[in-house]
Amino acid sequence: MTIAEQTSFVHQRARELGFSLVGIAQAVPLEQEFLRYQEWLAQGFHGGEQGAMQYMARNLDKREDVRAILPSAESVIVVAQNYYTPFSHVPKQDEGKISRYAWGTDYHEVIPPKLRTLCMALSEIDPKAEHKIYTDTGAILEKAWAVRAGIGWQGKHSNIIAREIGSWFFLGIILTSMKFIYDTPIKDYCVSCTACIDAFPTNAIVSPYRVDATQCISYWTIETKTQVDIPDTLAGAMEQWVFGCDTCQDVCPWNRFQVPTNEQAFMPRHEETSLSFRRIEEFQQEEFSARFRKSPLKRTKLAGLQRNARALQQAQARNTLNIE
Ligand code: B12
Ligand code: SF4
Repeated sequence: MTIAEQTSFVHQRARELGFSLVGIAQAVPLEQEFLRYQEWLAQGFHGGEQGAMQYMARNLDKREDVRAILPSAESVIVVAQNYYTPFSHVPKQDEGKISRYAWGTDYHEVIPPKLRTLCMALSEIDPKAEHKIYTDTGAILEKAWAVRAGIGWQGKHSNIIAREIGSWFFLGIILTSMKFIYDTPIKDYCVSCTACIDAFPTNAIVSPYRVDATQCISYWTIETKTQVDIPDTLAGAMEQWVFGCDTCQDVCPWNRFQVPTNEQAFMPRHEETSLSFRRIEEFQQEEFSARFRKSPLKRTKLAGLQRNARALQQAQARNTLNIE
């Protein structure tokens, strides 16, 4: 096969596996992206050494250059897995909203088998080729690679947006020793819009494209340890989010171009997009484990979900007292 034929083969196989978009970038060191990443760390936006994401400050050599992971890497294949399902949040006052990405099966369960299948197809073309797969599973700046591979542009809320499907998609990565024809970045279509910055309930977007994770609802409701209390100021601005947060993407005009996913695994379990605080409090461990098996919600554990629900309820109570 010629390099051009190999390239169209990857595109075709990725589409057959249900990925909406695929792009390929050359595996060279990241430059400006890595400098900006270091600035982000230096500002403590990952939560610093005592925070829940200290791991972000490790393996910097790999984040800068994927060849520190796979020395033979020539290319970075990036795929977008749409997870949009045609449901919405209609929470009652005594319910907490679950973010869209967590309604169905965990993407860490869904994407890797497809990436492995794609790697097997590549190995049929070149049996000596080496590959490594990732989907939020290693020290790789996935969004930077998605931009380089032309999947979309980085929105001011820092998620990647594609003109074709908006931003409700996960990223998957294959590092490979094979060579392809490379894609190029597309232009930034945020232009003068600031809808996500204006809507962000906790001012986590400190300036366009820069998110301070320690002010992000997603960080507090998913990443922090159960025994850490959510600060009152944050809990008061959490707008009923009990697990993750979609506010910045809900308001984005590019998400009017969303297309329902063909992946059944992302359909909301029990058609649930919110959970009542009472239900969360009453869950027994065994029931929680069975109900949320292979769901992103298992990350926060039952105690974490209960901590989030209590913080929201206490914030509601404080608001009521302030009004009266
Ligand atoms: C850490 C992390 C988080 C943290 C920090 C978020 C963040 N913005 O970094 C927390 C827990 C808060 C989080 C939340 C979410 N996450 Co997350 N997260 C990650 C993870 C593991 C690393 C991201 C990272 O490296 N951040 C570090 C910062 C520095 O990176 P950055 O934001 O891209 O920063 C760049 C910009 O600031 C840019 N920049 C700076 N100045 C300027 C100026 C200009 C002009 C420009 C253009 C750029 C620019 O330079 C920086 C470096 O490149 C990735 C998986 C991975 N390995 O990549 C998933 C990932 C980013 N998360 C993902 C998702 C889905 C989410 C949530 C939507 C989940 C939810 N519903 O709650 C939210 C979105 C919140 C948000 N607005 O960011 C997806 C995003 C998919 C997409 N379409 O983009 C990823 C890629 C996982 C995956 N494989 O699909 N996440
Ligand atoms: S809401 Fe507006 S500024 Fe924010 S990411 Fe979407 S288009 Fe860009």
